Amino acid sequence: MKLFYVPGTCSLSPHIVAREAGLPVDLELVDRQSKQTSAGRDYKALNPKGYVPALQLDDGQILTEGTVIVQYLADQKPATKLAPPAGTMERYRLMEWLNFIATELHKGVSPLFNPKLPDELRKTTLERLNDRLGQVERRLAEKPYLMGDAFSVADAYLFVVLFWCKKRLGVPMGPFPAIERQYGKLAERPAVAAALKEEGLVA
Ligand SMILES: N[C@@H](CCC(=O)N[C@@H](CS)C(=O)NCC(=O)O)C(=O)O
Repeated sequence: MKLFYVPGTCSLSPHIVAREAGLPVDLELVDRQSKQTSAGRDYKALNPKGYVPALQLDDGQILTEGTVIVQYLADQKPATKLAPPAGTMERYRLMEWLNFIATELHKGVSPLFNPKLPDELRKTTLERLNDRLGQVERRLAEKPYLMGDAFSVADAYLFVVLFWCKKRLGVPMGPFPAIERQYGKLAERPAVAAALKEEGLVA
């Protein structure tokens, strides 16, 4: 399998999951502007959506959308329990978290990357984000991971959004002590640390 990625973007989530699952996934870098890959390919010809992540399966098919890719990867190695079995109520709980992270957190913080965002919009974006982070804070104050007692693909995706909040956007995390603790705990996982290093995000 091959993962198309841009360092430090949401493609870091399936990168972490592939490592957590011990799956041999090759990485191919995509240039955000030119949409050329490091292998000299036209990324938009492979994935007309143009954004990352995309996973090329061994039969050549391209799978897109991060929340789906991480579930696909987890399902290749069910013994790692990165996702509960399909069809169970627990799997729907996982999808509930993944969708929350994608639509409320990931797309919630996205406007803050725009340096031209008007102050009033920045303020309302941060207010909404703080509300959503509050949901995560309450969960992590009660449970060691989003799904309960064990790490899942949702925690990998959450880590990426927290990485942006802390390292890229300077979102004040003071009101979220449980999230702060969780960030430190997740950053120490060997798969997370190795993915950050491979993408050149830490020394
Ligand atoms: N719906 C997509 C969104 C992916 C996405 O937002 N990718 C960003 C990086 S985090 C990207 O590649 N943006 C570049 C672009 O839109 O051209 C998913 O959840 O996988």
